[in-house]
Amino acid sequence: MALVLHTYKGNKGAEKALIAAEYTGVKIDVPDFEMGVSNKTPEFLKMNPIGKVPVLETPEGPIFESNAIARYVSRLNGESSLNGSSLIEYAQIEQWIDFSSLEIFGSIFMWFGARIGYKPYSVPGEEAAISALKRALDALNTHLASKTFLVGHSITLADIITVCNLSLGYTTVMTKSFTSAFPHVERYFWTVINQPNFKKVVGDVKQTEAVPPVASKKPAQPAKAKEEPKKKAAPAAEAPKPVEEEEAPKPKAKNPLDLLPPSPMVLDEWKRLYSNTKSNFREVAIKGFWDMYDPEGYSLWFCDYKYNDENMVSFVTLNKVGGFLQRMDLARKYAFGKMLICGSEGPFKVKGLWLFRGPEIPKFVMDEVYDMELYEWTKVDISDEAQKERVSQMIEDAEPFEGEALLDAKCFKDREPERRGLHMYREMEGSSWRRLAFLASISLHFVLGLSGDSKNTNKAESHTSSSRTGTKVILVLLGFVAVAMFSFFLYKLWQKKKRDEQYARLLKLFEEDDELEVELGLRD
Ligand SMILES: N[C@@H](CCC(=O)N[C@@H](CS)C(=O)NCC(=O)O)C(=O)O
Repeated sequence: MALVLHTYKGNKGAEKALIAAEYTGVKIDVPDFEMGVSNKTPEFLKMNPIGKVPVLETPEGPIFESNAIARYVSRLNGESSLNGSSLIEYAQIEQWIDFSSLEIFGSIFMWFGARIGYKPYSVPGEEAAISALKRALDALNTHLASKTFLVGHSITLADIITVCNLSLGYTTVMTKSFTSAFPHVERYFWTVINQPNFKKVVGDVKQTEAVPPVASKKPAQPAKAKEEPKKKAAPAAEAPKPVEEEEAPKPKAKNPLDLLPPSPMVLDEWKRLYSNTKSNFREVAIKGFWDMYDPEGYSLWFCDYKYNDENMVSFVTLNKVGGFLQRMDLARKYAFGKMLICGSEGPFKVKGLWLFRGPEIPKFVMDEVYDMELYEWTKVDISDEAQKERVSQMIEDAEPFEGEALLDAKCFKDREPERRGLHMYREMEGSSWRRLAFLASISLHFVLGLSGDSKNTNKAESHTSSSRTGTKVILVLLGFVAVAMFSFFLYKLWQKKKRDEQYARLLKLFEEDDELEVELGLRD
């Protein structure tokens, strides 16, 4: 009886055995298989009681677990080079099989499985999976820096299993930008996966271009519950209830923060003051803030990101903070926040300041914004001058902040979080055009005044040559003004071009963010 492998096509576990079979010349049949049907039959469950694939049917009985199947196939025709040539090589092969199955595949599966809804998804869970995967790939990368294959100088079962394990990552969640951090793993993976015996089984492997979006959790539809009261069927004659009675929307529950005693501090007034203060920010906005701050009706909080050591890439860090602010949107009526991304290179530190309505961080924010638990929250003690000063510095984007340059400062107030510096920049833009108009009007007044004077002179002296001189002066002045205005216009044009370039750079940064958001499935 030939070996029969029960699996659906493309199963990474089954591919381990099929590739090993190509190296050892073992023949394996793979009959038609319908996942969800074939693996539920009593015959299948007899071979693998938990109904998972792959399963290898051998003349001596079935084997489940893909690594065990691959080991069996690799030894079926006697010892082969796939198993090394010494005890230590054998042990090393086993070591990499375990390492790639538990440390690499395990983390890939935690990441990918949660994305596709196979496991529950959570941001900290995903971050933990990615961080564990990076740690394992780092170790593999170091090992491969001086080696073509994992053990010895030719392909072993360790390479077959490791590459099949990596392959799940490459084809699902590990994009080029992710894997390029591990150049030796990159070289190794593509070298091995393109070996003829691999290609016969896996074909052309294509690296994923994006991480799949998080599978949306469809909440159970309560539609059926509505039928409940109808069980007590009304007599046929009874008039049907008016639709409104059934469908009337429940009055929207008030946010408990709206029920707090009124506060003299009006959040919108503070937000307006913050946005409209373009100069003397300390004296106007910061002073205004402390004048209006009501410690009874509001509370101030510092937050510090707990996992700063992971903030190695600037745009990823900015994106993380941007996502947090977006998710805080539900608290816009009750909060104001500043988030500073500190440092000129990774790891960037993320520090924030938040003003919330009420004496505590609102419960609905804690419940609904999962980022909250990624930060350490400390209530500001405003009787402590040092803490007050820290608050002021955070509001005004003081730079350096705590000895570090700011990569960015994001403000949570209106729809678009915006850095104060950028805001002021746009304002300056408007004022320079106003200055241009002002200059033009002065020049015009000057020229008109001169021409008026020359008219009077003409009348008084009715001297034709001086009239000509007057006209010449006017023309020269007009020419001068025209040249000056033209130069100024050219200068503004150049400035605008430079500014557009700067905006383009900024936009690119945010476009990259968008791409990343889409890549991570945080946005459509
Ligand atoms: N450790 C097992 C994992 C097997 C496994 O999880 N197989 C999946 C397909 S990749 C399966 O059959 N799932 C069906 C199920 O969970 O019921 C192996 O390597 O063979």
